Amino acid sequence: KDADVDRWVKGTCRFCGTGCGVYVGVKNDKVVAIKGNPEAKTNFGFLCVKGFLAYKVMYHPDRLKYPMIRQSDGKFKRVSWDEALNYVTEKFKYFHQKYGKDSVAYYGSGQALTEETYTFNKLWKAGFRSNMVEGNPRLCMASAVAGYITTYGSDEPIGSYSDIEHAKCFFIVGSNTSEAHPIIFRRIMRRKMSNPDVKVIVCEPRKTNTSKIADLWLPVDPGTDLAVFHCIAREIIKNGWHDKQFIDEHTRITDGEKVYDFNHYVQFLEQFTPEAVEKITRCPAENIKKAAEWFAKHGPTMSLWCMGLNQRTRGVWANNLVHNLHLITGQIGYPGAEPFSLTGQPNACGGVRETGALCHLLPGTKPVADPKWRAHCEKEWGVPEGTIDPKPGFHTVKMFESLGAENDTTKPIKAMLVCTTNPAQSLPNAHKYIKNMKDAFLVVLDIFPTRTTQLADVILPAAFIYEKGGVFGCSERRSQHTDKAVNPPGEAKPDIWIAAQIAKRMGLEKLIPWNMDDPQKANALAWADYTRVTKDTDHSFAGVSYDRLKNEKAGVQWPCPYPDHPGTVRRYVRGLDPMFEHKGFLEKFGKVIPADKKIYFYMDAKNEGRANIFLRPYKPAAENPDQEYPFFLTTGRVIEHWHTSTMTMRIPEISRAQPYSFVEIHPEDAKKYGITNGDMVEVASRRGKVVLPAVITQKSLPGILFIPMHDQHIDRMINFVCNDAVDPGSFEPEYKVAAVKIRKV
Ligand code: MGD
Ligand code: SF4
Repeated sequence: KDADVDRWVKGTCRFCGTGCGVYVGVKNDKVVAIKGNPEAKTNFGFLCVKGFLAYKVMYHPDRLKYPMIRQSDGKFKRVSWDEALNYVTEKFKYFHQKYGKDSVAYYGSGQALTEETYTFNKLWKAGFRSNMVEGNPRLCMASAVAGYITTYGSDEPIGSYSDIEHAKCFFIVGSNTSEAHPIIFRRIMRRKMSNPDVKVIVCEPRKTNTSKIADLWLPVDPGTDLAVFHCIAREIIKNGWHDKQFIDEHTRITDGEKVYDFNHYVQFLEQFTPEAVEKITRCPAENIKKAAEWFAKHGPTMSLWCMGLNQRTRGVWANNLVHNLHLITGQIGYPGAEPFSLTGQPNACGGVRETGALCHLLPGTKPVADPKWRAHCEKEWGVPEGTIDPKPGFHTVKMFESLGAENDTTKPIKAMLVCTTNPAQSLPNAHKYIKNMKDAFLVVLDIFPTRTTQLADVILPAAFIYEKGGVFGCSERRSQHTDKAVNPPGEAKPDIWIAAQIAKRMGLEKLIPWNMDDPQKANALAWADYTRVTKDTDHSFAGVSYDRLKNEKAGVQWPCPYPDHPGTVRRYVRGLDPMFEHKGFLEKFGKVIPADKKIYFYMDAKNEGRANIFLRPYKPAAENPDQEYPFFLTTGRVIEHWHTSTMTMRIPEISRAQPYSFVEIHPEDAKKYGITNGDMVEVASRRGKVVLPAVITQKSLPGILFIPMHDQHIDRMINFVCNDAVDPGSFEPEYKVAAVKIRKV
């Protein structure tokens, strides 16, 4: 109640990519409550259990409060900030000098603030001259990024959440929206309840809670849905439901190398008959036909997808094929017609994708390989020409593979700084990478002890979001500002301060001059720097000063290139996308948008503003069931927990509701193995095993097991089992498919 708090401070939820607006209630300088912000355009005041209880994380007795250095006896000793930072910088300098600029890596997070990630990225790429910069968005969104860029020429969605209120058909694929993005699911549900004519199609291996509102379920074996997407396209074209004019004017048909005519595409699709695809996927032919009809004829259609598509060795192709369906039906660029990728983390978009904090990117999601963009960033950052390495660094899995002991000549990366992420638990095939982290010089910034801090040489205690404030950018290109509500506990510090202090000690104070104690001043300087560098990109926030962002009740959607611009609800459409008339953008990126073009995608010049319809062959997952490992395993989230549950497991209400992981088994399989509800079951792959209680359920098809990803217990950590094979286009690992065997224990 308002009477129970001294003040309400505006902010955003720090968990999923929905980006719910919150008010943080403070009493006696302590956060005592969180409520939804009714003016936020993401959630209109509603919150799920995680957002509502997030403040309880802040006062858990396990909070890290002091810097610590591991001693020769293996134990940690509390030290001063000066001692810790001097030690870290001396070690980084030593490795740099002895093993070269790429021997020290940064591994960040889609949960760090935009200002923090921008600062670390700048420090590494312009200061250390190294592209060894990665982050956990590689594990969740990299396939979606590559899908958007290869299809339309630019990352992130075209429309907005508000398309939900206009769509008449939802194609939800590889997303358990009800648990992973509960407030978005609420909007979809309300849309369906307010208009019974709205159709919901769900395509995925499990009949999740999301499927409870579905009119049609397309069950598929993990990793096989590429065939279903092609089959839907085939049905649409066969029945003449495609939009020939849109295809002719706005698309190009390609396999990534050559360009083909429409007939070639039709012939290519011939192999994907409903009956053939049923055999590959176990999805009933009739369901696919119905889905094709609704997708094309019951629109506007909004597709929503998440990790089920992305975390695959063919994640980029799966993304491309969903975009294909929108392009062949012209369901794009108007309210409700939208291919929308849901983002897993609260700031994977704003913090990592937009600031370009991956090994192959620079701010504005532009490639390091682009000489013009490198020259632009070097000029803006005031560093000599040639400072930025044109060669991408290593992607996440390769980075952790290449990490190791100083005397190990096979491991070129000797040290790593890990910020706001827990890779010792979240990387697939974790045994392999835990060893490497243990051997290397590891610095970890976190708010709690985790599986990763256990391996660290130095632990630096971080401030929680409401103890520092800053910017998060959510799935719909919207960035929102959180105000600082209270001070951090003990000597914990904002991550941006830690980054700037390391820069100062490395002699890079000129590059990162925001090393002051006040995080709000530091954040404002970092934001001004970032928005200046990216002002001419299609991601422009040049019109959004830090003061403006602070005062906006619901944040702003990019592009927003001018101070009087309200932000962009829909891109690539004349009259809605301000970049169509933005001289700097058009000149810098060589775009000529003819005056008669109403829709124009940001592809390179030879595409003439056309989006790509891709001919992608069918390929199954990297590992499929066989005689020895007869089950598919798929993994994901439950509504209560967040990722490695370092935070949510410390919220009493949540840990009571969902104290440990489990394995979902179909009744037919359970019967075969003599397993009943609650029996302990060993689930083993070629990489490792876990032991979990069984939940017998018809949610999945027989032969498919599901295990949540959250449990930290050493016997139940599912990433000992998961596969670290990566997509060759996005380098995202295949968490969603592994072959396993089971045994009652
Ligand atoms: P989190 O638990 O989100 O997991 O995996 P991680 O990023 O490794 O870790 C965030 C950490 O940040 C926590 O330890 C928390 O205590 C800390 N923290 C919170 N606030 C702050 C702060 O302000 N500063 C600092 N320095 N630290 C802070 C997520 C990863 O997991 C992702 S993104 C995906 S999509 C993958 N999904 C997935 C899956 O679907 N299945 C399986 N099996 N594994 C998966 N792993 C991946
Ligand atoms: Fe937070 Fe996501 Fe829940 Fe909203 S839906 S309150 S952003 S966890």
